[in-house]
Formats: sequence, C-alpha cells, structure tokens
Amino acid sequence: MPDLLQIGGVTDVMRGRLEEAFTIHKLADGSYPAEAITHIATNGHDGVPAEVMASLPNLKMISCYGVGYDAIDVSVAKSRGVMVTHTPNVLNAEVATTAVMLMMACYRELLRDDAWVRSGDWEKTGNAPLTRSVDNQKVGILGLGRIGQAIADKLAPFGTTIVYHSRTQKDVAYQYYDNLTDMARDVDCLICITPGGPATNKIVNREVLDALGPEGTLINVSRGSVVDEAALIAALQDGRLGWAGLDVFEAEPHVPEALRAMSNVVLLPHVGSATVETRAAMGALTVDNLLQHLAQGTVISPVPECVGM
Ligand code: A2R
Repeated sequence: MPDLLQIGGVTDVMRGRLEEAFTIHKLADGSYPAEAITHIATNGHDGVPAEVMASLPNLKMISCYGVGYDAIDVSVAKSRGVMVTHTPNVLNAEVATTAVMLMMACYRELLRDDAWVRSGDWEKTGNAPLTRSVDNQKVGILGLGRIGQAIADKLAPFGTTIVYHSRTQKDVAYQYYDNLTDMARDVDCLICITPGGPATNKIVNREVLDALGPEGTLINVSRGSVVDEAALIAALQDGRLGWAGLDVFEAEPHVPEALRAMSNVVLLPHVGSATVETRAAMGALTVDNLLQHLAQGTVISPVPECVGM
C-alpha cells in the first residue's frame, strides 16, 4: 500500500477509511520513511512545515482538512507538481453560525448576563443592564466568498443591511466598498471572513478599528493574522472600539491575557466549523480527495491555485 504522512489528528472514521488504502505514518511519532511518502493528510492549523515538504522527494498530493490552507506553501507544492486539496463549502453554514453566534453574544451580552444569574447578582442587585438589539444592523463583511455569503444569508431574517469589501466587486445586490476603512466607518458590525496569508495580514489595523468606533463590533472567524491583535487590544482598552467576538488569534492556542481579562470580548477556541456533523463532512471530503487521487489521479476540491493541474 502507498505511504501517507498524517500531520495532526484525524477522526476515527477518517483513520478507518485511510487504513484501507494507505500505510499511515504520523509526523508526531518523530520518524517516517521520507522516500516512500506520496500523500499527506493535514489540517488548516498544522499545514505542512517547509522542512517536512522538502524532505519528501516523491510527494504527490496534500489533502487539507479545512478550507483555509495558509499554513501550506502552495506555490512550492505547485512548483513540484504536488496537488493540494481543501474542504470548501461543507463548512459554510457552520462557520456562518459561529459568526452570527459571536455577534449575538456581543450585542446581547450573553456572557455577562449568564454570569449575572450564576453569581446571584440577579437576586442581590436586580435586573441586568439593558443590551443592544441585533435587529436592523448594518453589517460589513470583509471577504464576501462562500462563507461570507452564508453569513449574509443567516443575517437576513434580522433585517440586516449587508455591505462588503473584497479585492473585486461581486455580482450581488449588496453595496461594495473598495476601501475597508470607508466600510468600517459606515457599519455597526464588521465580520472578517477572508483567507489568511500575506495578502490579508493585519488588514484590520488601527485605522480600520478606529473607523468602526466605540459603538462598533468586530467579529473575526477568519484567521488571527487578519486583525492586528495589539491594535485591537489597545482599541478595546481605550474604548475606541466597543466589542469584539473572536474565534481566531495571532498565536493560537495562546490568547493574550489582556483579551482574556476584558468583559466586552467574547472568545472561542477556533471552533468555527467544530461540530460533529460538519467535521464529519470535512473529514469525508478530506479522505475522498485522497482516495480519488490514489484511484484515478484526480481530486474533488483542489485549492484554486491547483485547479487544472
Ligand atoms: O478579494 P476577492 O475578490 O478575491 O474576494 C475574496 C476575499 N479576499 C479578500 N478580500 C480583501 N482583501 C484580500 N486581500 C482578500 N483576499 C481574498 O475573501 C472572497 O470574497 C473571500 C474568500 O472567499 P472564498 O475563497 O470563497 O473562501 P471561503 O470558503 O469563504 O473561506 C474563507 C476563509 C478561509 O480561507 C479560512 O481562512 C476561513 O474562511 O475559515
């Protein structure tokens, strides 16, 4: 059987299917037969370390469990003729739910009010302070792609006005901004859902956060690298930005103490797609890509750079 290098974890179902077709070697075990490895199963967080890719002369394909693949150097892979696949679409609805959940938790002070009940404050001091309505907000989506559109769809019943920023204008009815700061100035809530990587590194900077302003809410379900985390902390501490709901961070799983200490922030441990149902679908597509590549030399969901390879 061909040899597969497993980077990071896989589910039991994935492992069961992979074991029928491959001899599996785990990077975590410390050694692997470099010459023999033809396929890699990895994920969006672990990606493929450059030295690992360089050590595999006969690598043919990398299958990534996740839609974001900024932890894989696709230009190097492509230059070597190595196909890279990912798992788009099957997680759109779940990540969109996470974005909407974070937005609602910020607006309706879910964590504060949960603590209000648990601490006994309700009995001791009376009703909790009022919160803000999620209804009829103007929401700017940074990156109106597959997931961005799913977020817009999920917000529609709330009477939301959607606007968006991306590099190119899309064929949609929402207002387009070619400048992110201008959009941030005009919206109540900014939701980040672009890919990570150099092109989007810290594009949500101090200027954008100040434009969003003291009544504004920032939601990030994309990559921690998209937001300047130090500028975000300073803006929240200074009251220049109102609220933040964050699923992703610059140096995961490390989350700065300053963020953890703030009550106007809702924090999640990068669980945008992390439900049993969606992870099963992502796992199935990750394995389907590997098995189809093995059987036919083709794949189901190549990353855009590898389409047509
Ligand atoms: O810029 P465009 O026209 O290529 O639109 C894409 C936008 N985008 C950007 N917007 C502003 N500045 C950039 N440098 C930039 N680069 C890309 O992000 C498009 O509207 C959107 C990405 O959409 P999709 O490719 O359909 O990705 P999907 O499946 O929605 O996932 C987005 C990301 C993943 O890469 C993971 O990092 C995360 O969500 O889970």
